[in-house]
Amino acid sequence: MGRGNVLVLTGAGVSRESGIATFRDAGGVWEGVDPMQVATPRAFAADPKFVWRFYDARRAHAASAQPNPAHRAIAAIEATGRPFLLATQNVDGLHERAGSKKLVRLHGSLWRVRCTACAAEHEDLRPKLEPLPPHCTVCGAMLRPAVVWFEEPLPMIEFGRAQFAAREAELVLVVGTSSLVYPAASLQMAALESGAYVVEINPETTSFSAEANEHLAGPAGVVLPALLLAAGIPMEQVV
Ligand code: BJW
Ligand code: ZN
Repeated sequence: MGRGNVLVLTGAGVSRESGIATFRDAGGVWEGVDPMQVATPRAFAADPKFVWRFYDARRAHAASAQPNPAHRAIAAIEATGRPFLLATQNVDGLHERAGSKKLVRLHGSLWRVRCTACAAEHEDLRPKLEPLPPHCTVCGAMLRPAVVWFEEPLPMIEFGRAQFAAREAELVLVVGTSSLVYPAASLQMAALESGAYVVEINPETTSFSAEANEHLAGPAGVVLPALLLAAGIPMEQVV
């Protein structure tokens, strides 16, 4: 303790005020589509074009969205220069666009594609990919979205960095996640066990609320800027 390390863990709720649907709320992504039909390796193997159409629509939507005050507040905490890490479950790229640099993507990115055969991975910022499914320019095999589906392991280096940060942190902010999806949700538990002060920011109570040291009930885009104001951290200095 006393190290001043800050870890911010984010989920889909942080992008809600940018107009991007969460997964499990009313009107969420999983209300319109069964996750087992689009977010598993089996679903992709069975119907790659269907899965790609789903991700193409998500890319188009994310491309037209803008970072909100919650994304900017998180970037502003990093900009103070204290030891910091952001570990996000989000794939939309809005944290990066708000100026966050010290971040790990636990569930991959909508803006990266990976070859199903040679494992070549690269950035692809086009909001729409034509024709679907896209193919690898190295070996010709089919490309897949570089996101983490159910039953797939999280990227080892990224998850390792987040685990280390959870054990080192003095303050952890858990923002906009239902804390239902593992192993991401184990990070806040690890932080608690290591003695961090863990604050959950979410308009609803979650499975984690009773464990957290504090629950700040409200939208992230309101609560985070208010916290920064109280802490004397300027919001404006970030790119
Ligand atoms: C606001 C707000 C505002 C609203 N401000 N807040 C039992 C059965 C079967 C499987 C399992 C099981 N137990 C554990 C598992 C494993 C599984 C899992 O956890 N399942 C649970 C759902 C039960 N996990 C996995 O499979 C993971 N891999 C794994 O375990 O590997 C080991 C293994 C290997 C081999 C075999 C078996 C295991 C991988 C998980 C990958 C998750 N992938 C997704 C899709 C990513 C790609 C894509 O985007 O399409 O990641 S699922 C989806 O959920 C997405 C999210 O990152 C993730 C978390 O969701 P999140 O962000 O918390 O969103 P919501 O909607 O749940 O919550 C939003 C919150 O925001 C709410 O609380 C709102 O109140 C709040 N909010 N407005 C602040 N303005
Ligand atoms: Zn290839």
